[in-house]
Amino acid sequence: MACIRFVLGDQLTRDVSCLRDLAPGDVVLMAEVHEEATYVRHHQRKIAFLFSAMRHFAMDLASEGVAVDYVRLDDPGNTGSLGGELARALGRHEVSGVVVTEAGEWRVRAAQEDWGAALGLPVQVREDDRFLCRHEEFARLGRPGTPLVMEGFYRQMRRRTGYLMTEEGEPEGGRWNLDEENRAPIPRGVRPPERPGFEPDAVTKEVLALVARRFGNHFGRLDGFDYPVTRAQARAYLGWFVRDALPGFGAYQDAMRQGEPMLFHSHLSALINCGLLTAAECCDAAAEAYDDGAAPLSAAEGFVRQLIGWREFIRGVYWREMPGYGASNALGAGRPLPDFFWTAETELNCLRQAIEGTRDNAYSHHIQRLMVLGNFLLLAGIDPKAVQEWYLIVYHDAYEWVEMPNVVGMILYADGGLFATKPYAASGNYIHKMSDYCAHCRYDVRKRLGRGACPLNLLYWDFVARHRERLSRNPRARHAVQTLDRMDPVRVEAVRREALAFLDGLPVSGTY
Ligand code: FAD
Ligand code: DLZ
Ligand code: SF4
Repeated sequence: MACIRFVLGDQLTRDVSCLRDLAPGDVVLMAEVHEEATYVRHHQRKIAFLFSAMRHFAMDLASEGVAVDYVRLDDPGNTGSLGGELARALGRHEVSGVVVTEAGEWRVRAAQEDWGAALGLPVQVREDDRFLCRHEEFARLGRPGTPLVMEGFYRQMRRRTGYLMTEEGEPEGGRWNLDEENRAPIPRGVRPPERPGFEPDAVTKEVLALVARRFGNHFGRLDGFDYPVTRAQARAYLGWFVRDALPGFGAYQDAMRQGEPMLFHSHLSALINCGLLTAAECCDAAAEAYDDGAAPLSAAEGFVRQLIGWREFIRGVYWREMPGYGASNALGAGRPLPDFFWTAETELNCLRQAIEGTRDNAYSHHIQRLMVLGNFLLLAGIDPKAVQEWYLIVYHDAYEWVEMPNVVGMILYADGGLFATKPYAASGNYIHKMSDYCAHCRYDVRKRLGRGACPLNLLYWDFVARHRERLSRNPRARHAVQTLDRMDPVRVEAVRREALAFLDGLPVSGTY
């Protein structure tokens, strides 16, 4: 007998496991629900992007002749939850069971397990094989809580997928990882390529109006929305990236520039995470560009590494360490999130640049997330729970499976170093080296103390002093403690006093 195939908003792939054996009589259910848009108060642009992508995906299925039952947010009777909408749909369709693909977040995955018992019919939960590394394969790397190294995992993935491998089974160019070639600042004359935009069609316009009406008080802006929302647009965007941006992506992956939120980055994460593109087809395209001589190895390898290395690794960490991982707080951080993370009203230009871009685009690139925002949040000792919530809200590619390990493990060292070999703490000097932000800032990046000193310099030395014991036990971080110990103790005390005064002076209303 027929069944319901319940497709979630981040499973918009024709080949997703729950649709693979779609048969005549089956119904594909999709539902816009209040709970998913508000369990954290997502950025307006994220909700608009996803609802529009969901509606277009449903239309594509329908145009294939598939029976689609699509529940809109404003439909009368919408219960506001995924479980509630599944229950309601069972009243509309005579079926013998439900097929779903496992959800990407623990919260929803656990609910899927309960649906069968609650609804009194079989609910088959299938593995999400859009990911290239299966749960059982990752589990073989070690039990929960045991340290992991991304590089070993990445090499294993390169061998298995064959991306950028020679026929002899060696990495192209003789080296596995060309990270060192991905760290150049952008010379003044180099211009990032112009990005294509996609004029909102009638469907997207309707969604934009809905989001403005229902979620207009959430963080972020909707104006100028021009993101790809269909599979065809996503394919076109990938084609543009590989042709126009990938060649520069290699060298300038870690660079930042005033007023340039995307530079040579792909801006593909949201499209991949919601299913409009697969990670595999993005890697295929980059590897092909290298084979054709259209992109250098440092670019293709850098891009493939992020996808089959970091992305898969991060997802593996999430599922291996859940459900307790989100509560990690190895450094005992507990300060509330400063208000400027919501308002962008700060005189630290590097942070203002990153937060304004986040507000306007629901996006910032990796180095802004890691070394500007993340570094500040680490140095300032902000509560990991508040940081997780902020990152989950503000980015249109954010889902807990990818946000949480990046926050807990990568930026905050809150898991005590499960996969980061040391806390990624840096003074203002790093930002000065990799961007032109300091030239536009009221603070002086060369100053470590006193009027006009870069706050990141104060916070950095305060962080090293606060965690001196832990850092001195870590061979990769010990040098910072040794430098601190060579500094005049009176000066160190003064730095710490100023750091504290700076942090205590940051408005925190906690009302967002
Ligand atoms: P590019 O720079 O063009 O990279 C190519 C692709 O590699 C990305 O599209 C993405 O799919 C993948 N990728 C790169 N780095 C990572 C990584 N560390 N983890 C997982 N995938 C990676 N990415 C998300 O997709 N969702 C998140 O919620 C998210 N939260 C983050 C939070 C923090 C604190 C940090 C440091 C990183 C986070 N990332 C997240 C990873 C990364 O910053 C984004 O994937 C990237 O900035 C997206 O932009 P892009 O598509 O232009 O990426
Ligand atoms: C993020 C999101 C939002 C905002 N809205 C919906 C929705 O209305 N319906 C839906 O099926 N999915 C939505 N999503 C994506 C889900 O939150 C996502 O599927 C879960 O977090 C599991 O990864
Ligand atoms: Fe950021 Fe300091 Fe540079 Fe200002 S001077 S942009 S605060 S690193």
